[in-house]
Amino acid sequence: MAEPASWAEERGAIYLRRMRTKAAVAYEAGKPLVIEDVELDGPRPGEVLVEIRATGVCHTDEFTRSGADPEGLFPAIFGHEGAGVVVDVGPGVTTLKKGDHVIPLYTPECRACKSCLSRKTNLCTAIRATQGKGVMPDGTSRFSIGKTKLHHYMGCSTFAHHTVLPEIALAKVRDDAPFDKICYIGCGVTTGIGAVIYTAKVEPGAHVVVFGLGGIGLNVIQGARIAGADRIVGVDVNPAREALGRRFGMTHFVNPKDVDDLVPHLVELTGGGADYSFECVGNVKLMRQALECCHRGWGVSVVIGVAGSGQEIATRPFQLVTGRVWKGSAFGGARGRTDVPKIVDWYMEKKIEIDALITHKLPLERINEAFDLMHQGKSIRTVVEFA
Ligand code: NAD
Ligand code: 022
Ligand code: ZN
Repeated sequence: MAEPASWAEERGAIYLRRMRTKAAVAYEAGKPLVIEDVELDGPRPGEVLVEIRATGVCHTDEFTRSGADPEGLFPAIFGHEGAGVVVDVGPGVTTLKKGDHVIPLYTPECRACKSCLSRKTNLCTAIRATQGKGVMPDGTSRFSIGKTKLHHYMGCSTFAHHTVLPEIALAKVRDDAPFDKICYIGCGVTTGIGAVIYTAKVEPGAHVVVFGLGGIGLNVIQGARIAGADRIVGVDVNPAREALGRRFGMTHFVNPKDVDDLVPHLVELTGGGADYSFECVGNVKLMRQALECCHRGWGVSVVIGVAGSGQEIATRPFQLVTGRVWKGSAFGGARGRTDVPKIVDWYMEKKIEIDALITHKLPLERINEAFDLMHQGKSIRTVVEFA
């Protein structure tokens, strides 16, 4: 089919708008990222060019970098927890303009696909297939070095000073919010708080158990506090996590290493079982314990942690027959373009806290140190700021 003249003109314009930008490139699984000047093509129809001002470094970036992710594509530019400013918009973009402050969304919100229209899930399917293949919705990549094309990552690629995203994968946020804090809303904050509010719908007075007090679990704790939970029990093998947990609303701390039988202990602490439990580690044994510490008849256990590829969960069906419910949550069940701007408002109104969770800051040149800090259990979140 012949392309309309205007589209051909656009393609000419796109070529002229090619730019260079600095990015951390993953050439090979298991190798450190390499800081490079890369070429970036301008936005095509429905796309937006964003200058990334700050990005968090999250587990999934490391999962893919390390080679443990069987779907990982190389070479690629990772990063999915960013915040920045719109620099340019492609043809047909109506909801964003130059200068708007935005948070990239690895879970987009098209508001038109079957999933978005169902109101039953936040897992928009509009661009899912191409996103998983590391390309834009038209099947091509905007990033390259010389003749080598680089893959996009989770539709975001925030480990680049500039990146291109579909309009439906950007949440417009207020422009007085600090990039080095709100980038964390692009994944961790929304995942943790959202799992409590949107997925579990925790009600006042509830008894909650949280497994894993890291970048996600601590946000589950503050979500539970906002929801009015009465008891919030935190479980972690790292004793250093107790203090932060308490600061965020945890009322009881359990180190599994200090108790003989964890599940009965948690049932006792919650006065008969948790109304809600959250697995925020990615360990299938903990997922079972999280389900089984729930209250008979109604307890709901939410799986947030991403387990290693090929792993399976187990329990006796009796656990479900007697009324416990097992569910999962992706991006906290949040609808990105609708809910992310609200969460930024909550931060600016001091309803939620972020600053204490950003334990480290690095320039892009030192991004590999963020993975070391993660492995050592020293960081909650490392944020990379672009100069
Ligand atoms: P993290 O490393 O910051 O925190 C994990 C915590 O679990 C640590 O404090 C660690 O000490 C603790 N832990 C480890 N083993 C334990 C055990 N056996 N018992 C108790 N505690 C234990 O990681 P994070 O950033 O909080 O991420 C947690 C998980 O959530 C990861 O699997 C990540 O991929 C996943 N995640 C899922 C989504 C989603 O949308 N579903 C989004 C973001 C992250
Ligand atoms: C973010 N995650 C972990 C740490 N930081 C994370 C990983 C995967 C998902 C969500 C958060 C996730 C849950 C369900 C899906 N994904 C599938 C969604 C669908 O098929 O509709 C997921 C997502 C994006 C990608 C892969 C898996 C990707 O872009 N490659 C949301
Ligand atoms: Zn993440």
